[in-house]
Amino acid sequence: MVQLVDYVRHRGRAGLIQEYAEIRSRPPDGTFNVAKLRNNLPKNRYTDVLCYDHSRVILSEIDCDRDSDYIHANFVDGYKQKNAFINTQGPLAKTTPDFWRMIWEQHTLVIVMTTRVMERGRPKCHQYWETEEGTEATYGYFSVKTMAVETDPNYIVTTISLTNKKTEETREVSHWQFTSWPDYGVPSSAKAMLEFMERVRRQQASMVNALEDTWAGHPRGPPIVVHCSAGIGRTGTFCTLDICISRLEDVGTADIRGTVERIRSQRAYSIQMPDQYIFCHLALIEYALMKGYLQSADLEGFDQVVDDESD
Ligand code: PTR
Ligand code: PTR
Repeated sequence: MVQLVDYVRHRGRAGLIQEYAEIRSRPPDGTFNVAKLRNNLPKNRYTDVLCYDHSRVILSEIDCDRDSDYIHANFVDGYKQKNAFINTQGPLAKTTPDFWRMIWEQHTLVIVMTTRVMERGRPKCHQYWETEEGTEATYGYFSVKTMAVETDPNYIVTTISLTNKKTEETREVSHWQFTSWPDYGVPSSAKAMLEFMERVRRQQASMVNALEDTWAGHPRGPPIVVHCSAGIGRTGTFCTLDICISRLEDVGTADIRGTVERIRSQRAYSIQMPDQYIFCHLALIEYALMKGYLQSADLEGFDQVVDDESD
């Protein structure tokens, strides 16, 4: 980890911005044909953010119209874990039934949301779940009932009971909304984000442990669904940090650039702002400090390196 600190010291803020520009300058390596089909275009929240074919989540087509296997969502690998995540856009009103169908079909236990439904007076995501305890709504053939709500200054945890009305089966889904992350920006506190991530991991682990069978051979369970508004900027930042933390805990090293490149190969355009790329470095260093991989002496004079807004 000291190497990461030295690397950031050496490159400085301007160097990281340059590195991010290099990553971003590489054109997407894949096709977007299904996302561009006429029936599917209205299912994309942003016309300029398309969804790769090769890693997209395919919905079952049972009882549905043509092209209905499409949702703006991609499988993304975690650290040594295939399809650890599904990165997706904030559901639109018309794609909310598809969103819950995806949650059901992929056996998702935990949803991470890193946007608010409205930001700066603009809709960023449909209100696809109920915020009041004891209330419920129906989307397609799913009933979505809010069982419990826990509110923290930086996030809200909602326990949802999801019922498939065709089979009358019910499952619990845990919804984690980080509320203090502006779009095109970074959280004001890495600590709050790191604590949030740690709780999300613990939640996934405890829900996986409670399952009777190892889920489809994946000991760490079904994919965690992560979304913001477009599902690329904040979502990509969240996954980058999660993967880098797992790697740090396993082998004690960091590979932020490689991680971002791998995520981008599965979810096009992931990480949208230079500040989000810089944040990944700073938050990982902060995590390393909290967990004793780094000592405060390793970081002497470090703040100036990254606070310098002059470049
Ligand atoms: N066309 C949109 C724009 O206004 O830039 C696309 C977009 C929106 C891209 C939000 C990224 C966004 O951020 P995030 O992925 O964090 O929601
Ligand atoms: N409105 C977004 C933007 O301009 O940033 C939409 C967008 C997102 C456009 C990504 C292009 C993108 O590609 P890249 O991240 O590879 O530059």
